[in-house]
Amino acid sequence: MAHTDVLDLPLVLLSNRGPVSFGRDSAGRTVNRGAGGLVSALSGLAEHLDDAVWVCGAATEEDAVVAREAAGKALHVQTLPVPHLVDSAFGDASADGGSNKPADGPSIKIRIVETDPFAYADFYSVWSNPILWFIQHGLYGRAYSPDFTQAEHEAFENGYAAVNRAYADAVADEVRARGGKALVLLQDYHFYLVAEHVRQQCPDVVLTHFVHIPWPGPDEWRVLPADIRERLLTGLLGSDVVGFHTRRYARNFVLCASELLGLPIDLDAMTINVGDRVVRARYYPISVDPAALDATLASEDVAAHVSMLRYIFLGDDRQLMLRVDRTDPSKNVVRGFQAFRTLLEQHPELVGKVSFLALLQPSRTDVPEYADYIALIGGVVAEINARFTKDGRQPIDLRMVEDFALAIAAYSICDVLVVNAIADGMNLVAKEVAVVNGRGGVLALSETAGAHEELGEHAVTLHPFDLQQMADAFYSALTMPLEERHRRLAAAAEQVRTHDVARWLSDQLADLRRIAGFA
Ligand code: GDG
Repeated sequence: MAHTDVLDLPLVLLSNRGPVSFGRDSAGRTVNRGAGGLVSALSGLAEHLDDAVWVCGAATEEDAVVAREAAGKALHVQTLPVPHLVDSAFGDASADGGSNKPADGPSIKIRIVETDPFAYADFYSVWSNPILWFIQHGLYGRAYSPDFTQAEHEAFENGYAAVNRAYADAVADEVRARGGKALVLLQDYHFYLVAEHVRQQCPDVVLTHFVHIPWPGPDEWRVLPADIRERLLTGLLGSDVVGFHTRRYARNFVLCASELLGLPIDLDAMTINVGDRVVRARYYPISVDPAALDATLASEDVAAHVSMLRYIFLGDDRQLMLRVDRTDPSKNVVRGFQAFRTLLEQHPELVGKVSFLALLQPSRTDVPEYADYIALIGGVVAEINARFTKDGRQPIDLRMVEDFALAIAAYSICDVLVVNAIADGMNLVAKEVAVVNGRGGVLALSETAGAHEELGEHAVTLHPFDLQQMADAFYSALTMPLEERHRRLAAAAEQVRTHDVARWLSDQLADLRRIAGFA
């Protein structure tokens, strides 16, 4: 078949967590679709194209069983459709003919890669989290950095590098099975070495690597041993495009190529010369799927949560502050509560009037830094609640839950959403609140979250380390005239609705179309 568009090419996707994961109940094997805009957007694309495969890791024990049964082959899985995304992002540019999909509904082809558990532990719990995640979120500095002993070096070779090779081999295998030319979309910080391996095996691929977390400047990367940071950068430069959420991250990447690898760059054009190839750094702010959020908001489950939350937190001029995050040190939960404590100390009239609901999802608890962080959060919450409880009402309601419907319900009725991350690639929670809030909710948004570039002018800006500034910003959000609150929220919602996740993907495809010579 002639390739007249980049979407005529076969598609190979790679991410650590796949679009579906398998479980078991009394009736047998279950299939669960992953949550979130990224999975919906990329699943929509993969389901829409006939010759697409998604390479991913085993997230559950049952995934590993499925991977063993499949013995290195890809398999089709029935999924739920996401038609509005398909229509808006991909138009009718799909390939046709030659489909081997089951006839009775949408399906996605996945290939689960199972790796040695020790190698995976070094890959995931030593190198990806915390080392790379911490460096890229500014959680390590020169004074507080990991020691790179022989153990860390070995964990890099036997873990990060070995697992990257295994995934790259699976991707290359799928590309070769499709004639050696494919559109390859790699996701995130787990796979910085994959692009180079794939290009070595399949030089004709069109390849984008999207980095979902911040990319700091060259000096921050100097915390890493020189040979390792050079290998990570060189690995990524196997891509045609390295994508980021913001211009700042993309620019930092180009500067790293110049300063840490000595490669020729053009900072205005955001290009890097690698031999006879040109690698482009680009930015595509990820976003949410507003139609899916609207549908969730309209569900009975959410309505029941809304009634309960209103009953507990609102009425009688009371106000609700909210945060929704994984328990990740980058989210800066402890300082957020410390600033809230300052607010209550300096404005005692708010005690008993303002509640702070924190919906925190326990995350990466097998990594010691993350487990310790949960204990720190518990300590500061207990101290504030002991000091400021009034009329039986505790100021902070901390819930360690995984409950997306509850999160949406809380988004819809909060007065202030707090995002005070030390660094955050984008932060989708802020965009979700902008879409579903119906109460003139004010976004209190860290200046270092990627979302601040698009939504900052409609938000109250937070400085993640300045506790007094944060307390003042909370106060101004809580006391802002209602009319101004609604005006700002409407502007933020408009920005998100016109820059949704379908656009995130279609902008990337439009660039690839040009780069690959289809436009
Ligand atoms: C990384 C980057 C970047 C909330 N409660 C539950 C739940 N959520 C959803 C939220 C939101 C998502 O989880 C969290 O996304 P964020 O973007 O806020 O943060 P990260 O998880 O750190 O994501 C980030 C993102 O990748 C995309 O590129 O924006 O900067 O760090 O959608 O609504 N999901 C489930 N249960 C809950 O209880 N399943």
